[in-house]
Amino acid sequence: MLMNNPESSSAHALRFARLFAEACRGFAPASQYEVGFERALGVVWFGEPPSDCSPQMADVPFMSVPMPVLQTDRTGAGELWLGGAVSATKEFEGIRYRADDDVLFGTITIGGKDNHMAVDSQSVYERMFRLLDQAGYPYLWRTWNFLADIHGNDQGLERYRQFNVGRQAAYDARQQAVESCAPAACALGMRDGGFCVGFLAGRVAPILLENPRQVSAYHYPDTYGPRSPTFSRATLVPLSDAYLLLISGTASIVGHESRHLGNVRAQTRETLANISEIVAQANDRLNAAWANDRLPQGPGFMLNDLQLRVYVRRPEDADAVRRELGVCLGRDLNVCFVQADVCRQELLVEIEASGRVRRTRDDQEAR
Ligand code: 3EB
Repeated sequence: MLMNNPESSSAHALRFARLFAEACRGFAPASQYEVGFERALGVVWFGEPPSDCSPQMADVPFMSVPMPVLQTDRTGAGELWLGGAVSATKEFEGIRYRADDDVLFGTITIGGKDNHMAVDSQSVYERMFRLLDQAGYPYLWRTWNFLADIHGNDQGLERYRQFNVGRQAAYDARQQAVESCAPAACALGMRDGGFCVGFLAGRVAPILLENPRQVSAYHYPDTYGPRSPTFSRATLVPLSDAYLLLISGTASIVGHESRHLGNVRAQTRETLANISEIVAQANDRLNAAWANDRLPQGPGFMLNDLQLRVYVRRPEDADAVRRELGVCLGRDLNVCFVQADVCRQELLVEIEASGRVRRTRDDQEAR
């Protein structure tokens, strides 16, 4: 049967991999998947962009985030998103994007630290929604938001809070309840640059996950700003051959309050407790989906098998965070450390994660 053929269409659904600078210079393989950049939907890249990209690579929608990477050995500073039959790169109101039959990756950078953040974020989110509606990928799965000077004052309000004002205004205009459409997300500050956003959106609705240990971000009280952040704790996306788990930036927040002020190791452990709970929520949904597909239950998502990104406010904390991760998850982790400003001043660390499990089990495929 076709299922055993690696070239069957089901082998081509969305997947991700670390991207190394050296790989950007060649044509193939683009990654562990041994395919060329014609299958690339986009790249999220941290730190110094690679030089001497191959022409094929240079055309890929490339989100360049000017944040210092705290360790370049082995891990690579990029995240490559691969699809199936991927379109040529297109542009829409400043957004560069590619899509396949299921999913669209787009990225845009605008403005600078002197722009009004609420105006910029509303503008970017409105453009994004126009693109998604016109192109036919109405469901947002994941957004990455990076803004210069996140704690800076912007017309009497912190720039992160202005970002939330603009983002929510764009969602309001869409007239969908945030509880039923908020994507997985992250929002971090960088020293330089403007406002860069990357996103994945698809033709199918993701399953939205919340964390019972935390108040939903869209229900935070207004002590954190006049408009709440619009994101879910994670999205679980059913693809043809896999389930994708996209976990939002997660920090040491219980209820709606920041915990363990000044203690980066305790913040890391609390963050991992939050991520574990999100993974447990995802596995509950996965088991229900497997039952629905009449497939046997597999092990599901595992914390130490996720692709992790750790944002630390102070570079000197990276070693302590790495030690905590080693103790809690083991040493053989797929993790990249980046220096960034977490959106609440007292938070020293934030961790985001992505995972993928096969939808069709091996024993089924053999038939
Ligand atoms: C938090 O849990 C920490 O504004 O899109 C994490 C992920 C955070 C996404 C966002 C903010 C955002 O509230 C901060």
